[in-house]
Amino acid sequence: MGLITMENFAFSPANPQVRPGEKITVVNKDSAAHTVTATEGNAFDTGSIPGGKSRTFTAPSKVGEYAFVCTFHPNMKGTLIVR
Ligand SMILES: [Cu+2]
Repeated sequence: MGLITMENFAFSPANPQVRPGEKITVVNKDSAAHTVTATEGNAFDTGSIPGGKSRTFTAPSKVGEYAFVCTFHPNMKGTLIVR
């Protein structure tokens, strides 16, 4: 199980490494809502995660590097590394 934390308008880790198809829990520790949204190909999208809440999504089954952002705060960036 992978884990991404959102805190102070940043993803931690910014470059999480997971296995293909791994479940990833996203914990939002801010009060603002955030998303984890792949920038290309609709590879994954948590939708809006309210402040203080968490969501789980499934990593792509295909090995690769998938850039993601928060759609509300596009300066929040990361790359999901699937291998
Ligand atoms: Cu955000």
